[in-house]
Amino acid sequence: MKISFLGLPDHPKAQVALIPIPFELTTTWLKGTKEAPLEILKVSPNLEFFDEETKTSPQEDIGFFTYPLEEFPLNIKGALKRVEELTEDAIKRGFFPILLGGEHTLTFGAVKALKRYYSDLKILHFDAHLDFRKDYLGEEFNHATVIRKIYELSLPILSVGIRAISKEEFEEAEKSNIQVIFAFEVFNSFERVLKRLEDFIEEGSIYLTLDMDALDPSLAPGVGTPEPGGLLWYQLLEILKRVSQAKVVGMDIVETRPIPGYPFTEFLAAKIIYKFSAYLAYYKGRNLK
Ligand SMILES: [Mn+2]
Repeated sequence: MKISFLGLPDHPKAQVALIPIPFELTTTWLKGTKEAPLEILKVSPNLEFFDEETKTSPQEDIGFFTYPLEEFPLNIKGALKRVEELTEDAIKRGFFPILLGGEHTLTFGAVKALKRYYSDLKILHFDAHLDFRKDYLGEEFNHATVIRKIYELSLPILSVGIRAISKEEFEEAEKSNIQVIFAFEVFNSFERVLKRLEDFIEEGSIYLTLDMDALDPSLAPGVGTPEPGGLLWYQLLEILKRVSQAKVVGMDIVETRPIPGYPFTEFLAAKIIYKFSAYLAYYKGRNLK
């Protein structure tokens, strides 16, 4: 099925590709992230197409292409492989890929593809959870282990917004060289957090993975595992503004869980994509590379 971002035809010279990934196989608490890609696309025409802050119109200035929504394999290996293929296809066609999840596990597939093209790949991770378990409920590969799996690919990682973590994960993280910024640090000193972020993104090719539960549930209640005390809207925008000026090579936005009759989290996800695209348009124009 083809449903496009903003409800508009694909831009003939699109720079940004939206890739719907209706992948949900291992969620453990509230289910429904499989529906998110379609629901995010469905609410996206309600966005204003002009961005007052950058005075850009991303659809005109950089342009969007939306991949068709497809059925995903019902096994983890198959689904991750499909994510990898789609990401690689987007890279080859010169798009800046934005993957629309789906559960967080999909990030592993995207990262595997990107790693082949960018030897200096680094992961900027926003989440309430560190997802750093070695295994979870007997499964090696799932939403609670995905960052651990990426870490095992020897990629530098900065995780931001963490506020629900097991003692084992905490100790494992201390032993490893993953960098963690807890949500309370964002609350205590946002300036210091921005500085650490800037230091991290200064070098390398940056992949941004945004679990919607990184945001405060007052903004984003439609997630599988809501946790109080998350990032606020203007904090996120300050961060995205900086990331858009770094060498950023792709992004995903995962773990949205549509609540019937209450589409604000889907709308927020669409708005995040739009704002980030506005910053890309403003800072990089038609030359995203
Ligand atoms: Mn999470």
